[in-house]
Amino acid sequence: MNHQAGFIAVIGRPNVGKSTLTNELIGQKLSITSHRPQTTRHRIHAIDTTDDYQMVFVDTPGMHMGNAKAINAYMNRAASSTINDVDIILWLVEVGKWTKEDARVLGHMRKAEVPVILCVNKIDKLKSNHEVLPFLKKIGEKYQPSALFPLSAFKKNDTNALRRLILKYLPEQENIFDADYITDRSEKFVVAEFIREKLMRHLEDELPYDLTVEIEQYELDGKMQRIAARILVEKNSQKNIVIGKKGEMLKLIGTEARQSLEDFLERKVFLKLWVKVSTGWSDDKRALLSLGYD
Ligand SMILES: Nc1nc2c(ncn2[C@@H]2O[C@H](COP(=O)(O)OP(=O)(O)OP(=O)(O)O)[C@@H](O)[C@H]2O)c(=O)[nH]1
Ligand SMILES: [Mg+2]
Repeated sequence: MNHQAGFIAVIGRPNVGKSTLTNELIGQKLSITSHRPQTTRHRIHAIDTTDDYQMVFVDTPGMHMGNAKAINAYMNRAASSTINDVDIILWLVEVGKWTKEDARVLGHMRKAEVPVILCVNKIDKLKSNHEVLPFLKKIGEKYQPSALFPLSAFKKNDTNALRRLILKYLPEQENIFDADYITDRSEKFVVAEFIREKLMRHLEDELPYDLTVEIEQYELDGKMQRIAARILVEKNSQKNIVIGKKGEMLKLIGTEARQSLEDFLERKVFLKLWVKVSTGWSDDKRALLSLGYD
């Protein structure tokens, strides 16, 4: 077999485990994850290169019903436009759960012109593996993918087997990106995302949904990375939630974000966070553009 390389889209409704699986497949944390739907907002490439192949995974925002806000339209477009630009699609669903949003994704899959591997994720939640069979049957009645693959994104054996399956469909060609590339996004982008991940994870149900992170300062000071980031929220009440009682929430988020940034950047990090109210940013296309949403 000659060298193989290609783009592999990771598609599905929110919260099915697309970013978790992407990180597991490349063996590195790059794309942020949380138990909350709509964690991923931007398409991101996560690249795994070996001597034999280069897999360029395209993690996408979950496709959802959404409302009229500009950011929802942006997220759905980021996902649906990816479908036509790749060599393989991994379509993720969650075992035992079929929602209106999955049906919406199905509509897109019916139009796909490349191999679709339908991944039935989170099977570790089942008491026994054969409980997956009725679900596979139900899905099989709706759609015939190129391959049907039940897995748990948390299990190494499963992700290794999925990688081998992907190789059956990956085109023979030279690398698309330099072998040492891991993403198409800037370091600064990933840093802002890692901070947003901690916010998503800690703010639970009172999460100020429309929150974003802007990097204001990003400087190398000797061996230390100095980062100042501004958290934009919509309302004063949300600002209070993010800061928490006596500033405890913001402090906790800062500590955890700094630790994960030090792992990612492999250097010491000095992180300063502050919160600003910026009304209407998520619904204003111009504000989206100024924050780097294209
Ligand atoms: N039990 C179990 N949980 C999983 C598995 N894969 C992912 N999860 C969890 O599911 C939740 C959502 O995971 P994400 O990877 O953020 O999901 P996503 O599809 O990228 O979500 P969006 O970016 O919001 O569209 C997280 O709490 C994960 O830990 C799995 O195989 N088994
Ligand atoms: Mg995601």
